[in-house]
Amino acid sequence: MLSEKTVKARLKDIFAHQKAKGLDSILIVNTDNEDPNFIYMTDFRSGIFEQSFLLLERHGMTLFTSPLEYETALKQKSGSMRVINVDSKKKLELLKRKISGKTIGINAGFMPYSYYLSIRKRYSVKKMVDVSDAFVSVRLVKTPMEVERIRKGSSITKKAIEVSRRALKIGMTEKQLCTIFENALKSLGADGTAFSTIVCFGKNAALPHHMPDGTKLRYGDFVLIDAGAKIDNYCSDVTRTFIFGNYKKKIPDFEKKMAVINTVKEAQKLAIKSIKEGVLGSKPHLVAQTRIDTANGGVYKGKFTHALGHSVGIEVHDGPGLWPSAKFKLKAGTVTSVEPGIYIVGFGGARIEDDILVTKNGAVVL
Ligand SMILES: [Mn+2]
Repeated sequence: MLSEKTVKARLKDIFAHQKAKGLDSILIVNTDNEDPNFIYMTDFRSGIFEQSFLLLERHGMTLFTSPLEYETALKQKSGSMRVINVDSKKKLELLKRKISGKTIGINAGFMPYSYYLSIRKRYSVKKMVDVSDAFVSVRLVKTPMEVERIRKGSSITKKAIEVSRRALKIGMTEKQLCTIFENALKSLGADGTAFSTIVCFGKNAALPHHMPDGTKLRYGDFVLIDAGAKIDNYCSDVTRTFIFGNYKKKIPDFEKKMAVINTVKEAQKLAIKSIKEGVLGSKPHLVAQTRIDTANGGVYKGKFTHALGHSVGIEVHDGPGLWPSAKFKLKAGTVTSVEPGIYIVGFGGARIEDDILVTKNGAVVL
C-alpha cells in the first residue's frame, strides 16, 4: 500500500510535468492487462482490474472497477482513494460528469486505438492528449522503497542463477535448465519472472534474445542466463555467462571463450565506473563499446550490437536507454541495467548484466 504522502507526491509531480500541466484529469484505462501507470499509482499486488478506470485529479484518485474486484481494491487502497463499484452503467455517470467536454490526459503508449475511439465517444470527451512522457519521467527517479524492491529482485535472481549453475548436466536441454531456474527463483521468494527467461547453450549465446528450446548442453559450452525476478510489482534484470566444464580439464577453445567473457566483464566494469548523476546517457555505452571494439587487437569490433542498458522498474524497460545517441543526463535515483555483450555468430557469445542505482557520486550495483 502506498502512503498518502507518496500518492500526493506522485500526483503533484505528474501534473507538474509540461505534458500534463494544463489538465484537470488523467484517465488511466486498463485493458485485459493493467496499464503500468495503474500499478504505479495504486501499488496493488492482488487483483487483475481488467477494464478498470483510474481517474487522477490533482487532489486525489477515483477507481472505477467491477464488483469482481471491488473488495480487493478496498483492502489495498491508499487512504484517500475513492472506489466506485461499477455494478450498473449508472455508476459511470460520475466519470462522465468529470470528463465530458474536457481535455483529459491518457497514456497513448498503452491505450489501444479502439479504446481511444470508444471512450472519446461514450464520455463525450473533448480531447485526449498523450501524457505518457509525464509518467516516464516521474517513474524514472525511484524512491528508496522502489530501489529496495529491485535490489531484492536482483539478489534473488543472482542466487537462482547459482542454483542453476550447480544443476548443469551434460545432455540437459535449455528448457530444462529454464525450469530449474524459474523454480529456484520462486522458492527464493519471487512473485514471478519479470520477463521471459533467456537460456542459451553453446552458439545460441550469440543470439541476444534466443528463447530456451531443446538444445542440449555439451561439455565446454557457453551458458548464458538472462532473467529477472519480479518482487512487489518491480522487475529486475540480470545476465550471467560462463563456460560449462571442469576448468582443470581441457575445454575446447577455452582461451578464446574466456577472452570473450573477460572482455565483456571489463567493459561492464568501466561502464559502471563512468556512471554518476549528470553524465550523458550515451557516455557509459561509448565507454563499453570502445573497450569491446579495441580489445584483443580489434577482433570483437562491431560485435556489441545493442544498447548498453535500459531503465528498470515496474516495467523491465521502464524508461530511456543508455544508447550512443542518448541526449539526456543521468539522474540520481534512476535504476538502469548495464549489459554489454559480444556476439559471434556460429561460435557463441557473452553478456553480463547488473542493475545499478545512479547516485550523485557514482553507481551502486544492486
Ligand atoms: Mn536487460
